[in-house]
Amino acid sequence: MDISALLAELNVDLLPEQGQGVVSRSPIDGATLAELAVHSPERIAQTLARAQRAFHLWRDWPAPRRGELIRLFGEELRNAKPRLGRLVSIESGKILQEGFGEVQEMIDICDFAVGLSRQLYGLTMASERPGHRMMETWHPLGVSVVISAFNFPVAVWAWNAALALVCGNSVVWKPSEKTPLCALACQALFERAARRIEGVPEGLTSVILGAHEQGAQLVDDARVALVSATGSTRMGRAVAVRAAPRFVRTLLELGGNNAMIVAPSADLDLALRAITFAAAGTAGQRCTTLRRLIVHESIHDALIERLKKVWDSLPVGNPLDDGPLVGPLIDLSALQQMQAALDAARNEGGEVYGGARVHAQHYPGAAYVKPALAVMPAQSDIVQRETFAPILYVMKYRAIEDAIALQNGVPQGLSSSIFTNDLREAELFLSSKGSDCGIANVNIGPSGAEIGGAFGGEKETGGGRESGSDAWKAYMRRATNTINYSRELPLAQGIRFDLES
Ligand code: UN1
Repeated sequence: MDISALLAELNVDLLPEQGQGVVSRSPIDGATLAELAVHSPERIAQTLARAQRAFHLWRDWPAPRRGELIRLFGEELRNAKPRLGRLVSIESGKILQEGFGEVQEMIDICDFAVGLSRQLYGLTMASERPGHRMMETWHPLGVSVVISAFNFPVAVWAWNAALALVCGNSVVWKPSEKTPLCALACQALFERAARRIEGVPEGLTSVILGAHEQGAQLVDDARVALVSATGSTRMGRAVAVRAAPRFVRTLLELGGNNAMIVAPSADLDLALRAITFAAAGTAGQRCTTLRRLIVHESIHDALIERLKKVWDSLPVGNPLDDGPLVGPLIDLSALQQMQAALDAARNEGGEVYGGARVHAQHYPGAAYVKPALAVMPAQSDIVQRETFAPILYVMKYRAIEDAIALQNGVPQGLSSSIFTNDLREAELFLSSKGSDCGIANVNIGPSGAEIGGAFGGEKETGGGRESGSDAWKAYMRRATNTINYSRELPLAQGIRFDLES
């Protein structure tokens, strides 16, 4: 794992960033990869000033020209995929396949954004007044701050940045303090793309290294027009409260507590594969990870037996090796939180299976765990919380309405799914009486969404939508225009307001 060679291949020069405060450690063995300086308040202010100047130039570029830059960035990502995917694995601990998948997700959103750059449409409306026309125009918003989490250290920024940039904004990124190298690598790739076009404003994208305090300075700065934050509900609440007094726009994509209902008619072979990827994949550290399994009582015991076998056989190990499907947790404190959640599950009457730490001798500084199953008597306190670890709580249901009530009976509302071959159940689940989440799937798991749909959720998930569909609208401001091409001045609502002449 020669990190210096990998960073050099990705054109990352760490020298100017060296210092104290941000320590990048590989979850693979806990070793320090780099020590970087937290950015000072002055540097943050300078970065924002540059970003604002860049915005003032960039907003005048025709959107399809802006798209051209994203097309080139997508090309850079295609070329760098093996190296950037590997860096993602090294710094976040996900298996290589998922590291590559994350870079692919960046490439996909770039392709989407290139097309979008020719489709930033507004509507026209029929005016009630003769000789008038109404329409709406979408304009660039301003400096967009992106705060992202360790678990998707590159893709979530790319969803935001690719859209924000084609929409005419500049982007300032505060990555998780746990994954600064991934951010610096993306910035270097972006700069390579930017050098291929004449006149791209300097400072169009930039990276701020730091933690809570640096994030707070970004949220508070009057030059910032949008704060897009992905991470825990706790972080999102802090951002939302801080942002509220100055009414800066926020886009929040926060915690999930995603469920799957398994109905009696389900194809259990398919369900088993979907459950395993969604619950144990990424070591349970996706915001879309499957955390709650709600199983019909007629198949509950049999499904648990099958799950136990799969859970036993899941290869846990070094994510860079061929073979392991489950890599390490991000750090030892995540391991403690997982163990505390399992203790709580036991105290609340749960029967816990798996969940032990493994490879501790070989990797004392890393947190490898066997995924856990916790068969619960009820949706008790711990089941209602998001623990960022591979713990799957299993509960039983009799009537589909009760299963849906359980699915909805948590504070979070990100993703959900049902396995059923009964059309009525599937449609009920997708209906207004069904899942209350931003994502509701049938016969696939809750995680691993494509970029084409809007991504995000309700309730404590924060209500924001990123990525596909019309999520771009969050990165622009809408102006409603009424144009009078007549020689009269009729007022709306038929109001008469005549001046004596
Ligand atoms: C996240 O965990 O923050 O749907 C994002 C998924 C991925 C994105 C997850 N496409 O699981």
